[in-house]
Amino acid sequence: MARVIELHKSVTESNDKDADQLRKELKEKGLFLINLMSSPGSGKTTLLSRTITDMKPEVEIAVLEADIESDVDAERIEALGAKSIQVHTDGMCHMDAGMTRAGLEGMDLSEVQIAFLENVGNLICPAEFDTGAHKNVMILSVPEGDDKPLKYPLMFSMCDALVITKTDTMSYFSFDIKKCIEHVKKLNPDVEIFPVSAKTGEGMRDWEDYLKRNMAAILG
Ligand SMILES: Nc1nc2c(ncn2[C@@H]2O[C@H](COP(=O)(O)OP(=O)(O)OP(=O)(O)O)[C@@H](O)[C@H]2O)c(=O)[nH]1
Ligand SMILES: [Mg+2]
Repeated sequence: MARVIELHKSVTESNDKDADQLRKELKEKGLFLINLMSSPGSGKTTLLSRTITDMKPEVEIAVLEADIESDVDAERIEALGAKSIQVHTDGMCHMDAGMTRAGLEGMDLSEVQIAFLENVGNLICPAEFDTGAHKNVMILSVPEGDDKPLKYPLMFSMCDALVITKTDTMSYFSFDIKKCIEHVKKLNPDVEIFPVSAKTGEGMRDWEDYLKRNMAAILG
């Protein structure tokens, strides 16, 4: 059974201030935190599972799973031998910095270099709250369609990287990746984009290099 923590909305003066403080503390502790955001079912846990397996000998990864209910995702991560904790958000559609801190405090992270926050699945509220992560990564899966940047511009504008998952299904969904990237780059010219299939392994290497490169840059 995965450990589950029930969280409530943080009552603080400023989420942005809390987030900056958390970011700084995590860096001092040698922990690189990534906030992963997407629609439900885009392939976050599958991507994380493959990333953990591929990087395991080199980098220790932990996952903070945020959901409104259940502990299935934390159990999937623990089954791989990685540290994970499930937090419930009391019905809220996002995580804030105080909630992220409380979730991280529930795990022993002394041996861990990268922690992922798998945020609550939706493309709206998580984009509005700084969690204290060093990088914000968005996932868009091929079955959702190449027009999503037009409908959810804030999420696509604020992310540091975009992972386009389930690329093995591209031909079934008439997904025009060139058009999708054009829409995204108009909103966010500096975003790094990684087309990936966690099923076939295609593109995983570039995504994992991105993680290693940023881990080295942030942790020094
Ligand atoms: N074909 C294909 N299917 C995938 C891929 N990645 C994930 N899936 C499937 O997509 C479904 C959802 O995957 P999850 O990893 O649970 O997605 P999630 O974003 O963690 O879902 P929530 O946490 O519920 O929001 C599962 O049936 C996966 O097997 C992929 O690269 N290719
Ligand atoms: Mg999941």
